[in-house]
Amino acid sequence: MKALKEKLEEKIEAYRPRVKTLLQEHGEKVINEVTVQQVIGGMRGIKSLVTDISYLDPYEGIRYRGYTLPEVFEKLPKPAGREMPYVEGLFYLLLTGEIPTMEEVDDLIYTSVNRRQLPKYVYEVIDAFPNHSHPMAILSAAVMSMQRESIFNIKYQRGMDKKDYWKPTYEDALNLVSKMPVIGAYIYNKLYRGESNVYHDPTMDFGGNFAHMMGKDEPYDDVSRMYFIIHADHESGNVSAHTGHLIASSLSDVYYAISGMINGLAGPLHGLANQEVLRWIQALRTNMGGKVPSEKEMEKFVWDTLNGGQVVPGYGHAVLRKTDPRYQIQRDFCLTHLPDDELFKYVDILYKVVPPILKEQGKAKNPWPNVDAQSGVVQWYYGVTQYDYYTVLFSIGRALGVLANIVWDRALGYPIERPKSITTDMLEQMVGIK
Ligand code: HAX
Repeated sequence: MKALKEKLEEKIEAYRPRVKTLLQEHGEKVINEVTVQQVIGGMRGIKSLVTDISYLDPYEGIRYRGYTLPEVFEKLPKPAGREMPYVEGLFYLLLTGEIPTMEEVDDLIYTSVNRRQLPKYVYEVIDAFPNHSHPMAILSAAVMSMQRESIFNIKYQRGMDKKDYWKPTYEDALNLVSKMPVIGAYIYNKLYRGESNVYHDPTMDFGGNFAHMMGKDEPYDDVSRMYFIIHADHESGNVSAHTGHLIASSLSDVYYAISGMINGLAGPLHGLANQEVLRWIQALRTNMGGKVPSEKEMEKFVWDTLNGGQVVPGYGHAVLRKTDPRYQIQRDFCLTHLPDDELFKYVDILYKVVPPILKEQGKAKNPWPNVDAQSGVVQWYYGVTQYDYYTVLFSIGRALGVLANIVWDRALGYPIERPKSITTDMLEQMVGIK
């Protein structure tokens, strides 16, 4: 069996000529036209990023390395007797494009376990945060505090051939990805359980150990595996993935990049929507005095939200034009494990009433639910009721994809990112107003 880094090196060597040919022989070919609407509208849909880690089709949803999510869940190796695959297997797939064997997953678990230990100062940084700080701010700072550990940075300072940039970046990526669940669990225990000790179990995999550190029994291990896998990547243009890539493009190390990724994910239009869904549903629950609303009552609540100038959290998407398969996977999990849960019933009624209302309102291009509409329900059911925390879970998952991308960005020598901006005056001249 080849070690992961060795396999990656072979793949990188084989990939480099493809990028070179594209640039040298087809560099001037036009592949895209850009409209004023796209320039003012947040660069929506402009094909101007490249990644081979994942691709998002508006109607099919995300594919990781060519595999749909149901295929990923079916093909990746699973722990004995468990429903969900190893997160380490997913990371292997994202990095190499190959479904790993059990032996390859075991090897990666072994390598990762040895990298979980946090420096003592990370605990001190977390402990120093004032009460009521948002867990995403704490997570971002905790990751940032480890920047001094970057192997890339040390090697760069000493002088390194560009071709080798990916090697210390890979080491940094593996170190950080292994530490993220420990940081996340410590933040949870500190803020909500009043415990300041969290011990990882070296015999457990990424998902199993996370459940253990959170003080949760089965099937929370599977919930964690499912959660981290579905959130891992959503191609490069979303705020968190793009931020991570953008920061790393200046050769900032992965600690800077992932801290930035976390900051982008913390916005309510992006990752924080999972928190917002629960906050929104809890407001209704209070109004209803705990009773499950009828469809009519739910419709009124949704219209009140829209008429109040707010968005319906968990619905709509910048790329997707159908129900998010990540929503569907969690819905299937709920139908199997918690079909009678009260919150699940709320979410189920919302699935019936929100799309027709958004269609009737006629603004949202996608009236269907996204990943965030369902994820809080699962966490709540298993006792993680502190919804401020949900985006931390999203961040641990998203780091897998963003880190895999950064390793490949370095391997293929993608340059510093620098789009061009223009003024409103210039736009007016271009369209003939002036
Ligand atoms: N509720 C109400 N209005 C909505 C809406 C929703 N769920 N989704 C879109 N709209 C509105 C937009 O606010 C916009 O209104 P204005 O013209 O007044 O500005 C209009 O419909 C057109 O928007 P769009 O082109 O369909 O959507 P965008 O690409 O601009 O935005 C968003 C995509 C995901 C940000 C948007 O659908 C939204 O705000 N959804 C609710 C928040 C949410 O669930 N975010 C998580 C998305 C998934 C994700 O990234 N997870 O991390």
